[in-house]
Amino acid sequence: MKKELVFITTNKHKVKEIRAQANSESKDITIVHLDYDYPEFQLDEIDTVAEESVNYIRRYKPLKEEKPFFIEDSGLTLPALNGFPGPFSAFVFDKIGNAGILKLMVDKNGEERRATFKTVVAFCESPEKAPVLFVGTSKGKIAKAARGEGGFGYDPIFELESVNKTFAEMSTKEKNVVSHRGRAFRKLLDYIA
Ligand code: ITT
Repeated sequence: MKKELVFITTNKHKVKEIRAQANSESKDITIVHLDYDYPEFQLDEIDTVAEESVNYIRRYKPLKEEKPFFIEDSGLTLPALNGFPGPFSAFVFDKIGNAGILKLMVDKNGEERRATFKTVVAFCESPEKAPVLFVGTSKGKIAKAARGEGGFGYDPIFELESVNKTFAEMSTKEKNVVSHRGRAFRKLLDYIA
């Protein structure tokens, strides 16, 4: 029987990507989605945000049925804007969206357009155990204009390094091979295996 792994998130796009990856890269795991909005701590590093979120769930809102679970926190970092939006990526996306980021980057050229996506997966095997973190990054640049219909969030403006495509121009499968989330989740799959 396949092992159930609970993924706690409010973001259905993340679930689609993680499920596709689990189905293609692991024979033993089924992803169970739990749509639960835990408090997202506004801290400087997404690693700490992810870890503290899991600690909150373990301590104050444990799952009804005890099962291994994980959450993940992702963020986009732009060195030309001193790391903005980083841990505030969700808030910034809601407020100014991709058009707002393109505007902030309008006078940036070449190396100044560099961008890094990072995901921290925080896995909790059982409530008594401290969370284990898995980090994945993807390096690229901010495109001059949004391109592509796939993906979600910042995908239309994030162009992967050495590939002339934004994440929104890739299939879920292609994105999973090289994305921040794909790389972090692959480490969790290896750990469980
Ligand atoms: P949960 O915290 O409930 O999982 P969320 O959408 O709030 O869902 P994050 O805080 O991790 O997730 O995401 C920060 C922002 O970055 C948010 O606006 C996402 O849409 C965006 N984002 C995350 N992963 C992304 C990806 O792979 N491609 C493009 N944008 C992404």
